[in-house]
Amino acid sequence: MKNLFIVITLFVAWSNAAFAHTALSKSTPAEGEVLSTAPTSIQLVYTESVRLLRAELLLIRNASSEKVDIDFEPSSTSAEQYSVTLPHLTNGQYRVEWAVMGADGHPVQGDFSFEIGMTPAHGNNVESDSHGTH
Ligand SMILES: [Cu+2]
Repeated sequence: MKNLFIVITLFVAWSNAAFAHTALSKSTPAEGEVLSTAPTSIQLVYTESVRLLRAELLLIRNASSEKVDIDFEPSSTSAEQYSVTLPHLTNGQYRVEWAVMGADGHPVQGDFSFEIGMTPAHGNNVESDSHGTH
């Protein structure tokens, strides 16, 4: 019986490996995060070693978007974590688009958004107001 148990265990482990596709497990900034100061880099952490094939940063302006120049080159080796250095970013809404090649040979892509500063849509600004009551 012990041998059968080992066989089943191995089969379950193999099945999980075969059917679990690569995913982004964590990013910094996180999806939907609002930052008060501009980040100097983006961190991407995947569920397994991947080759990062594409990383793009888009500044979102209403219906249009503008690509931000970042110094990115597709990786030739695999890693679970990547750090993409950013130029100085102005306040605004950004979207990161990425594409990787997973260990199982499947290409996977995704995106997440973050925001720097406070936009008018978020209500009152916090600048001091000299017209207030005494
Ligand atoms: Cu896959």
